[in-house]
Amino acid sequence: MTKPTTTNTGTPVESDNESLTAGTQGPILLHDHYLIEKLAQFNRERVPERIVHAKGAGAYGELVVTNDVSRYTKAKLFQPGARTESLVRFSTVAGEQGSPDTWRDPRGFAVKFYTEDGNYDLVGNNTPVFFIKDPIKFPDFIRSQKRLPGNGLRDHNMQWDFWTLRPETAHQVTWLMGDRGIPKTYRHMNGYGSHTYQWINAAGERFWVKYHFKTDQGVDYLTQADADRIAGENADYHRKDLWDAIERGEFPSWTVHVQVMPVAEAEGYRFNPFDLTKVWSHKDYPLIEVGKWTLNRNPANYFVDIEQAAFEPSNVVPGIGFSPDKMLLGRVFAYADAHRYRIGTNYAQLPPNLPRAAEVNSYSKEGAMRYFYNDASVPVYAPNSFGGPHADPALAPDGGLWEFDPTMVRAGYVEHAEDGDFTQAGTLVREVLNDDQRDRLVSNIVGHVLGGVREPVLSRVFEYWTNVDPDLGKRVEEGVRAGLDGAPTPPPSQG
Ligand code: HDE
Repeated sequence: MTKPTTTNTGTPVESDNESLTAGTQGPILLHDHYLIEKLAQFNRERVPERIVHAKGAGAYGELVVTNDVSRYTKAKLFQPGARTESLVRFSTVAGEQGSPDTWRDPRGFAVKFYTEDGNYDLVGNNTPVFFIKDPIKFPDFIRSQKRLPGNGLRDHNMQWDFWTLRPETAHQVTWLMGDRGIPKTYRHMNGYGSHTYQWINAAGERFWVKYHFKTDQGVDYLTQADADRIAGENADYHRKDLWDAIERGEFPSWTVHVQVMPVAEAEGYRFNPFDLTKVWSHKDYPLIEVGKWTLNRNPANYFVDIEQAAFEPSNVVPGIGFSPDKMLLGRVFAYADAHRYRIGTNYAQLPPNLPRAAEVNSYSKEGAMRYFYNDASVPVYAPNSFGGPHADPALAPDGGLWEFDPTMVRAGYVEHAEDGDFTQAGTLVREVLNDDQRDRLVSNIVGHVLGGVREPVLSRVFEYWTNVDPDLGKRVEEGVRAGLDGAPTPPPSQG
């Protein structure tokens, strides 16, 4: 039998269809409480979209550890045979809610593990590097990728202006303009923790690590032409693909690996290991298998499970810590702050964020939308003499300690022997990509630049790619010049 419609407080309502009016042509009456509740609730259905990574899709799954990496970390979720429930949210970066899934962009790869020691979040991307290396540049970078303030349009000139003025972007832009810039589906891309993290073993020894989630579906991509077509046909192409695959019982999986660097090797390594625009060579630090991560359950409610999901690099557990990567340290602050604004002070009590396997004995209390609270006999302050929880440093993650020079400075990263803004981008172009991939890279760059890039930015674009690789620079310039012949007058600057 159909259930009766009720108000939010459970009283049956008179009608789903007609408002209360004074006569059939008279005004609507303010005491039609149900109508007012319905309209008011509707006006409040949205929370602010994420300032970046607004469009996404997610699912639940689990990590099963298949190898023994206990000599590197004591983290319970990485001990042999451990199974840990997990949530993921994949996303594009610059597009808003409802923007096409197939726009060229890095993809977010945000993973939450519900561990016995509390939630562990690994909030990464589908590329192992990033555009910038200091958090102070993040708002500038993102603004250049979003919309012009005047006409509200995205603007390739602004994007290339920023990229060419900050050459440390070259490595990530090379990935972005290549096949990885438009994955075939979320199932067909790798995930990376990207930053260098710290692992700490039971003996207290420390290691630097990088995470790699290798897709078991195989890496695959969309051409620019296919992506453009799909953007018009189905803006939710990737969200739908993930949902449908899981509904069909085709559970996508990834093999989780780490690269491990002994702490003592960091200083002398040929690349600064804490610079997020660089990778560690796999020859120097081969991948070590950790386990299998599988997605096997769709969200029950998209808004509750995925829109309200709050990932935060500050969520680490014992056995895992941070590193001197300034971007990571900036993010350790930024995410919890974003959640407090977007979904409220008590966001950790929302279903996707609530720890599953760990007890919460925090001293935080009250605030908007508080659902859970301690028994009234538990004191609300610490220290106390009445049996309230007390901090135990032996159980806590130490955040990962490291040595540093305590002089306060504003400085770039210390350059190691083979560092340089264009070095790894050039290696990627010459040694990793094959001829077809290089051809598509040139064609994607040319197409993107022809989308409105003007002088003086244009000359810097040619210089930028020539610095990455002289042959690539030449091909880009030739392609763009050919495309510009006969092209209509570009739009005026800065809308
Ligand atoms: Fe983010 N980023 N980010 N980011 N990021 C956010 O968090 C930020 C960075 C990433 O599915 C925001 O809840 C700063 C790198 C993903 O919910 C915000 C810096 C990497 C997601 C934020 C970075 C990421 C976000 C937006 C420079 C890959 C989506 C709302 C220091 C390694 C998570 C929110 C989800 C989301 C800040 C750089 C990945 C504003 C300040 C590098 C996957 O807090």
